[in-house]
Amino acid sequence: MTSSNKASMADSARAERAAHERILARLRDHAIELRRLFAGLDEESLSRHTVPGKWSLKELLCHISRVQRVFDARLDALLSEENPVIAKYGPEGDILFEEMADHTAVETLDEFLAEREQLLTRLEKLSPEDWHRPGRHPEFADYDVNLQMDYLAHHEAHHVYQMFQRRTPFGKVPAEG
Ligand code: NI
Repeated sequence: MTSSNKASMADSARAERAAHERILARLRDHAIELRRLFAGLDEESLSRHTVPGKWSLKELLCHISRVQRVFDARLDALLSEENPVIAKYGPEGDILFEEMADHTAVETLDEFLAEREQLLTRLEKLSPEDWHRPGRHPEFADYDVNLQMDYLAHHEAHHVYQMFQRRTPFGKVPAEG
């Protein structure tokens, strides 16, 4: 191996680590943002449909909380099985998602935040090889732990934006939660 090859491998390993760190930072940040967006609102407000026909803040929370659980189970499969088949997920007809609505938004938020901490602790311990353990997902080529967690962060960012939009009719968003 030439020294320039070695240097570029070191560079790409560094870039990989930095990419994993950024995913973790985004997932941490969403937890902080959720606390902030939910602060100061009662259960009635959190369940209100401020945009007619669209999910309330509570329903958006139930959705991302449910997705976090689905992705955590996928992580189990990716880390313990060789190239497992990953089933597609959608909220339509998901009974577990429906059941989450029976809990208060405050309970669901506490659960989400506790599970987020567990997920972050889990991801922090992964080796660079673990981040690239593959799986077979019907919609993605090159599906692996990294792609899945990158997807989780982007999917959540989309819904955090919707929460922000649905929070604004209640007045000033607090500086922190
Ligand atoms: Ni979604």
